[in-house]
Amino acid sequence: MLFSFTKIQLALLFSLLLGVPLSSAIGCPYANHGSDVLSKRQDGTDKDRLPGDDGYLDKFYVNDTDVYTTTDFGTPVADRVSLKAGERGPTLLEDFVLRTKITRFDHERVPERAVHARGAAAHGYFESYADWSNITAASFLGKARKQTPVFVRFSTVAGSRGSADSVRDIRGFATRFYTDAGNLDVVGNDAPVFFIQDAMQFPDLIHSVKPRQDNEIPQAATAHDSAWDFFSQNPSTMHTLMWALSGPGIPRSFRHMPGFGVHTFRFVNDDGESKLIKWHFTPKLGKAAFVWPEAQTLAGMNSDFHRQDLYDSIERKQYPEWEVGVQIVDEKDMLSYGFDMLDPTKFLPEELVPVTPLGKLVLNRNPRNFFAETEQVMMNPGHVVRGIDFSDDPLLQGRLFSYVDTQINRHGGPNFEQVPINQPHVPVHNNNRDGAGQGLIHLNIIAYGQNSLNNGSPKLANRTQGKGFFTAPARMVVDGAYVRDVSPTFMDFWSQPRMYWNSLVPAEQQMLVNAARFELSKVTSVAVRENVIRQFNLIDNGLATRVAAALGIAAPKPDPKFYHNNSTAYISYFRNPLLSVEGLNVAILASVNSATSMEQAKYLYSAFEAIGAHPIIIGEIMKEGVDQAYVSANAVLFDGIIATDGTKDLFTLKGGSTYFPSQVPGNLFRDGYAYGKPIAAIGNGKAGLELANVATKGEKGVYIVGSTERELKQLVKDFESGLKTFKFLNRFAMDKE
Ligand code: HDD
Repeated sequence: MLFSFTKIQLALLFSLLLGVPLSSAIGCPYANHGSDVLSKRQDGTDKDRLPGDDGYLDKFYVNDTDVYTTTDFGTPVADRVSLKAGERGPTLLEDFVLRTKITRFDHERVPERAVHARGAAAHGYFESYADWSNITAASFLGKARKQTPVFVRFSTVAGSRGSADSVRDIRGFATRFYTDAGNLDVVGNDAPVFFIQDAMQFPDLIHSVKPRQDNEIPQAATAHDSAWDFFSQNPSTMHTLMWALSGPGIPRSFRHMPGFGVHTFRFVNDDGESKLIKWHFTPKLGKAAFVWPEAQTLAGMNSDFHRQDLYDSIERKQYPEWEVGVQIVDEKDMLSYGFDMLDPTKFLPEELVPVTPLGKLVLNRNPRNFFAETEQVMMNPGHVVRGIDFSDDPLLQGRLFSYVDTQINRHGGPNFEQVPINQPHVPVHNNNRDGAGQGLIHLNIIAYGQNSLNNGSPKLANRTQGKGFFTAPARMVVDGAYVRDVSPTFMDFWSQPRMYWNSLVPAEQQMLVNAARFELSKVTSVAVRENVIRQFNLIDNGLATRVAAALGIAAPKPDPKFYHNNSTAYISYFRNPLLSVEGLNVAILASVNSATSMEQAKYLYSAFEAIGAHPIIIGEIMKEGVDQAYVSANAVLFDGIIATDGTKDLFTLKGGSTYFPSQVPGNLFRDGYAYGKPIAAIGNGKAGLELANVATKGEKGVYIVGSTERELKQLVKDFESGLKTFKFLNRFAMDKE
């Protein structure tokens, strides 16, 4: 019986020899069928796998190439025409093919997230710079160069699932680490602070910022009475509001956006020693933001702008990257920095405690199916692993309840962790059972503990056995009576907003003032507007006075209780140039009627591609050598605009063109200039600048050159530095003192 194999053994052998996944070898109904469409990543070889792709999802992919349609229960069928009594007769109830197809369609939608409904996500990996076991027992941080798969979802907060990406809002930045000791989620935002201090206020905050209850207006916007009423009645919101009214409220892209864990968490090492930590995710490209008129237009020109930017840069292999770090604070210093580390409306300036870089986060794979992955990922700040622990921040404590609860609502039952994107990449063993959609077949019928019939299994893991999660031994409760009250250490709502204000460059302060003017001009209640001015005046009299001026409210007298001159260098979005031009969109305006123009466009395309930017050639019509037609072009879509030699006629179109509104080429310059972008004209392309009548030669960020190769080379160099400057702040009007 030397060569006698069971079916499974044969399949295993076959799978090992041919590199076919075991599931297809034994004919698993949900494994991928057909093959080449799904690339080498899933054919059992690891050849084309990117870092962080441990192949975990392979077994769930379904490939429908070269197979017959089946029902959900596997019967091959034809599902185009329903079964009828006679060719022109009524459809029959008997038609299970029709009924199941329609039923499945009717049930396709699940509730969108109560907040953060609008988002986009990507896969990637985290790589640890070193062995950090001296500070944390988290295994994914336990070795230099250790890689851990991640899935990151970015989002806005208030808008519905179909709302625009570029609305003014805080952005969500939620990272799942599929560690070899279970899933860790850091469910943070692009601001290190939050509006409220206690989870009890969360439904109130969200009810106030969501659209009106009667008419569901406005979508994805805080520019309405209830939001500002809430803000002005709850001054804990002031700090985060300042962030939302400036750069972090309208980031250029997810790639240019930092992430923060917001709350204080803990690192705990194997010996049980703990430190307080704050998570930071710092973008490798630098930080960049839109200006408000630009963001508003973008919502119409491309409401998927951020989603597309993320997707496209990954497809172009320009992988977004962040440095992940923590600020580390001794347990005893909980109150040493002038605020309470348990208060989520405060941040710890990096001048006081610098960020220790732990590793890098790289996003290198787009999801294969939006619903299955991005929509079904269920992040939870309560997903922690050994070596990470919570703090007593009351907002965090409430979140630890809310996320599981909302997942049960969205999934329709408690088995949401079994959805492929939510499964940890390690085995799950416990006595949790049943529920809607149970996908596992538990063989252990001794589903309780303490048991003797299964030798006490599954066994209990803790600090000393089974490498289990444990609570930091140093965590202490402060003795006291039960209270429903806010701690006096949480009561200064204005000093940190003032530090934020002090830390912005003047043009950025002006943007904040303008944003407040915009929002408050849409608030109809005069009393609410006045309340806001009172709050702003506690932060800064100049801020309050400037906003008040636009609302017809008298300048308030300074109320200097919380005034100070402290600032931090790490907050501004506009103080420092970008570190790279990677993936920035450069519009090259060309004319298909001019050979010179098309040739130059080609040259510039290669030159900008070579420096990592994303050139886009615009032409009158779509044809070879043209990436986009003028009909869909708008300055908001590009980070810089260059008109080639030979485009003069575009700017002097008398009577217009039927291919595009005749004002488009000129408006690209006019608006590009107004939004502070670098703009350039080569040769007779300068007719565009003349038409727009905005820029003058020699002005910063405006490049006017001839067509020689030397000039073009220099232009690319200068334009690269212009792109890094990103916004030429001198172009924005400032309030007169
Ligand atoms: Fe939350 C989603 C971030 C406070 C309740 N939250 C959600 C997401 C992010 C955050 C990024 C989207 C996750 C994803 O992409 O799937 N939330 C925060 C931050 C907070 C915060 C940084 C404060 C520091 N959240 C917060 C509180 C509560 C919630 C206080 C409730 C008491 N958040 C939710 C939620 C959501 C959510 C309703 C909606 C969908 C979901 O959880 O999965 O449970």
